[in-house]
Amino acid sequence: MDEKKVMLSGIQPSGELHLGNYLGAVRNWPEMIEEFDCYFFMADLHTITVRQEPAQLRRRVLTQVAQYIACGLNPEKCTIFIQSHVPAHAQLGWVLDCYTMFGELSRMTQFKDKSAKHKDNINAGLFTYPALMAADILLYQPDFVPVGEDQKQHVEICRDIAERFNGIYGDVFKIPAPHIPKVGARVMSLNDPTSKMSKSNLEGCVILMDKPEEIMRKFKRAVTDSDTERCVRFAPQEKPGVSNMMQIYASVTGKTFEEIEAEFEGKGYGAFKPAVGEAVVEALRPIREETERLLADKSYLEGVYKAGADRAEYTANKTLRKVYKKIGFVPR
Ligand code: ATP
Ligand code: LTN
Repeated sequence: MDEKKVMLSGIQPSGELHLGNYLGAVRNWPEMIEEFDCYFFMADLHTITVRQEPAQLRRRVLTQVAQYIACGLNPEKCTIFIQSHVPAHAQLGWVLDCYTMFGELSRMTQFKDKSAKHKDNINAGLFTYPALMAADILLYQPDFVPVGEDQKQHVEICRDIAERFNGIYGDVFKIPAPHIPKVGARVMSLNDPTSKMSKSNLEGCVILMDKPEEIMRKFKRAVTDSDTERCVRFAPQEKPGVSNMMQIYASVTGKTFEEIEAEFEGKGYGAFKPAVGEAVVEALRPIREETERLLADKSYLEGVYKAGADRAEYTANKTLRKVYKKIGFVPR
């Protein structure tokens, strides 16, 4: 029998999960657990490249574990874990630091962006982040890594590092491929539809834990377009605000753009915006309620991430042992 293909992905618990993370990433994961051997983790080691408040970091990691499960990741069928629970990440991260070049790290766009944003804290971890991310990936020998467009460069440097290592020591690492979701999975900000929905602009961002009133308020205040036509029509160039909301409405209801245009024909934006808001409220309600229920059940959550760490560690240590041996470290 063929072995199942392996996939792995992680999100940094640097903020609350939002509708963009959900529609662009997490929502696509549950169908994969049927077909692949999947690993999903909270990238907490990465999160401290930017200063965090300790109590808030702890709460966000636990909330993210609960949200992964509430979004449909059945912990019996996939491995959910917290990165810092598996020391092999940091251990292989160090090794890969020594096979990653200063020049290639200097070219990373995320480093350039984040060091411009946090001028007072351009730390070495922020710089070597891609080597740690390569370790996250290579420990599990995955066939592919589902990430958004913004993370593609990091998966590419991971491939370069793996190829360099394999070139010296033989076939140690499987070379993973990035897996970018179809277009349309890029959710734009509600109050600035030319930039992506992001936790750094909360007014235009729907948080998965937002209460229904809050979601409705954000949609009612969403920017529509200054065209004179005032009708609901899909035209991303001329009408970015309306088109973004149509994409959101289509993704949560499964309706086509033609169906949506017909539904709001002659009704204008006044009816459209609250309708999208209500559809989002209904789509997120079960996730929010389930997350709250799970967060109240600390022992269940603990059981999930402990079992996940045990499973992850088993696989990760196998790869780490192989790497140490190839390098020439004396076995303990
Ligand atoms: P920030 O809000 O600070 O820009 P982020 O929300 O992009 O960060 P990440 O941890 O970088 O958070 O992203 C986690 C996953 O969610 C990635 O796979 C990313 O591609 C995806 N993602 C993030 N924002 C969006 C969006 N607006 N639309 C679609 N996918 C998104
Ligand atoms: N860099 C990613 C989070 C991340 C990741 C990974 C994603 C860390 N390690 C390994 C996939 C595979 C982010 O910022 N979204």
